[in-house]
Amino acid sequence: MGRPGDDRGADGGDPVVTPAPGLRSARTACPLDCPDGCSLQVVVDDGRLISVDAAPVDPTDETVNPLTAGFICKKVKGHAKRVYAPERITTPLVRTGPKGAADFREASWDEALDLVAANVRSTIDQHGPAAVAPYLYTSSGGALASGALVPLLWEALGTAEVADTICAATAGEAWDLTFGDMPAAHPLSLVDARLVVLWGVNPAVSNTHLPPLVAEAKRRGATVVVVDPRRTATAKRADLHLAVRPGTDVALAMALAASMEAEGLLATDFLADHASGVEEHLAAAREWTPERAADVCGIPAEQIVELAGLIGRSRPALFRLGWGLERNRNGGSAVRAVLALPVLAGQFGEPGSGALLSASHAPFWDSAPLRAEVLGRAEPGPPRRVINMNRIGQVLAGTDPAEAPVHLLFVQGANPAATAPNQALVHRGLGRDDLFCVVHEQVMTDTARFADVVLPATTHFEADDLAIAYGTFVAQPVTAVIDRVGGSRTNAEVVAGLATRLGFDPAVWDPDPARVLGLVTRGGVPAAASTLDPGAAVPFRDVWPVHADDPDDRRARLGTAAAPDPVATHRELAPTFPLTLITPASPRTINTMLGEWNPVDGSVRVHPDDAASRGVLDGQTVRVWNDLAELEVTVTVDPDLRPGVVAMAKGAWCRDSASGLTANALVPDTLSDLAGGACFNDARVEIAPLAG
Ligand SMILES: Nc1nc2c(c(=O)[nH]1)N[C@H]1C(S)=C(S)[C@@H](COP(=O)(O)OP(=O)(O)OC[C@H]3O[C@@H](n4cnc5c(=O)[nH]c(N)nc54)[C@H](O)[C@@H]3O)O[C@H]1N2
Ligand SMILES: Nc1nc2c(c(=O)[nH]1)N[C@H]1C(S)=C(S)[C@@H](COP(=O)(O)OP(=O)(O)OC[C@H]3O[C@@H](n4cnc5c(=O)[nH]c(N)nc54)[C@H](O)[C@@H]3O)O[C@H]1N2
Ligand SMILES: [Mo]
Repeated sequence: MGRPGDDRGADGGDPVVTPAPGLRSARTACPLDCPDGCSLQVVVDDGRLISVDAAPVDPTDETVNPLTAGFICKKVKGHAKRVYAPERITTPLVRTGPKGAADFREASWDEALDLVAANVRSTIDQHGPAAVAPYLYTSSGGALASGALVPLLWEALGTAEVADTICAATAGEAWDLTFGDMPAAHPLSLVDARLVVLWGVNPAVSNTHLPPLVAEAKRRGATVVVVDPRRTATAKRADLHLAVRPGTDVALAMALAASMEAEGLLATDFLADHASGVEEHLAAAREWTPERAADVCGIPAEQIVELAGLIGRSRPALFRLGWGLERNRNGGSAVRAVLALPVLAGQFGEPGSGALLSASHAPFWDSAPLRAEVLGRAEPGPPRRVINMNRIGQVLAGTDPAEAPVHLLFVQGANPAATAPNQALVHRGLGRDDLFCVVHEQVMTDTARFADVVLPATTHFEADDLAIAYGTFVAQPVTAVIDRVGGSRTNAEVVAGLATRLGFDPAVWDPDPARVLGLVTRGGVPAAASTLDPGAAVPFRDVWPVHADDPDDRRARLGTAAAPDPVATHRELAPTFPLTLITPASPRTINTMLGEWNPVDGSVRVHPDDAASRGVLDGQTVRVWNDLAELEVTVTVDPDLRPGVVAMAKGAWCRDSASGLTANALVPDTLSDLAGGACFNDARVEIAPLAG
């Protein structure tokens, strides 16, 4: 056994440091867009954040997330640098220069909010409410920053709705189709598994507290399997690594199903009682021999037969899926086909079994009372124009004839100039002189630079909120532990300020966190961290699928007429350019956040064979291009990639790139096969040395 911490992810920080004498320490939680939802202890001096660390381990303290286990990642350890970064926006700003030049003058809150409200009103008067697009995300904020009061203003005005399709929409819909509302397996039960399958997930980077659990399961005798085009740190420690071609997971999962059937490894009793659409699913799966799938996936057929045997014979088995496999045109079918595997093998009903994808679960949350108080109706209002977030470039640039123009864009808690696909088009749209653009932000991001009005946002150290984790079953108070930086305001405060100016009753829009939380939780904010007892929430033992269309149907649905493809379907993804570009998460940032002081590695990683055949050397500057854009970046030759696949880190800032564009300029705005999800791992490119 190694030192504690040896199994932590690549970004696992050092153990907790005791605060220096004389300084105040305070407890809060991390609401960043990461599965772990860590319990934090911060050190504060005179209202200023000094340092951020894990809450100490205390098994008797129910307010501590047990997953945190006394350590946090390096990037959040440095979070104070963002709070006081030179890029921090401290006062409202109004544009004085050309669009995108980031020339602003300071303004008062009253002036800025009056200006925004006047533009909202005039846009609605001239073009109708559907010409106003609120791009709201704040996935790295608490539940009050990303939901509750925040979307209601736009609903009250009847504006367009920008649908959250950029992340997890595809996988989430695949889960819902298969399991309805059933909660995922508890991550802490992973140690009980005899087989751990990590599929399209890179926990060493994106879910730092999972690798120690995987290592513990392995110590107790589990076999660990990784399915990922890259040989990640986790893949290197695994017993079996299937380095599939991106976008071919359906073929692999179907071949695994067929192989399990051929070897008599299906759990026929479990299937008869607890699943539907099984025969349709198996009929499609039988098309996939190990050899055919091996050819499509680019892996040895023996690996498929071996994994089928493991899934059928090792009990219990736990499947942890990430989001790497959803981000292509086959993504919905991929997630459905993988979720079918533990069903076919009957891997449910005991700790250490089942499937873990998103674990967000807030049984205490109900928006209806707040909606009733604010809008006068508990139910959602009439249908509004829906804009797919992944198509924001087309919509803003006016290149899709099916989309009516947008004249006002209100961005809150997102950085689409850096994170959305088809980036050059996004920039073209943001650069329109006839677009009024408001950005509510913590720091001067690539998107804020394009704004007409920038509004300063609080960080989660400056306002009370509630963090609901999505990689474990925990909800925790987020506490205002420091003084506000400059004149920053919360999302709800900005919404309330606009609502008042637009003629709504200030009393019902009061953004006080205690009031709003009291309404959405019916006064029942959980005192303890856990929202679901791991010992009493085992899928298919204690909790069951609940399908919205038929709550009495407690079965897992493999084939279902409710899906666009009744059974999971693989489609060949035509290679327009020879290399597939994927953009996995980086240990330095959460999406683009924290990149102002810790920028991601902007190079393109290339397998040695692909580098050699193109005459490209490590460290050299190359052109990377496709039909959308061309970038000049350096090359990192990386034997951990599979040939034919190149990788660039997600989370890069345009300001750090010579061309002003990042990998997202090469990412098409095609949509996945389910829920209109993003296709970040479905880009095709070519690379070549710079001429001359
Ligand atoms: N440090 C850090 N942590 C993060 C984030 C971050 O930016 N930085 N982002 C957070 C967010 S918003 C999210 S959604 C999660 C994402 O969490 P993950 O899903 O773990 O993250 P990714 O790196 O996008 O993808 C995981 C793996 O999928 C692989 N992959 C790519 N394409 C395919 C494919 O077609 N099939 C298969 N089987 N694998 C494929 C990639 O090589 C990668 O190793 O992480 C969260 N945590
Ligand atoms: N190429 C590529 N691109 C990707 C991905 C990929 O895999 N590949 N992954 C995608 C994924 S998984 C995701 S989730 C998206 C994320 O896409 P975005 O949400 O656009 O990106 P973030 O960097 O998370 O930007 C969030 C911004 O919100 C601000 N913010 C944080 N808290 C608050 C708050 O309380 N109020 C306000 N007003 N602002 C706040 C932060 O300062 C930050 O600038 O990116 C996607 N982009
Ligand atoms: Mo995400």
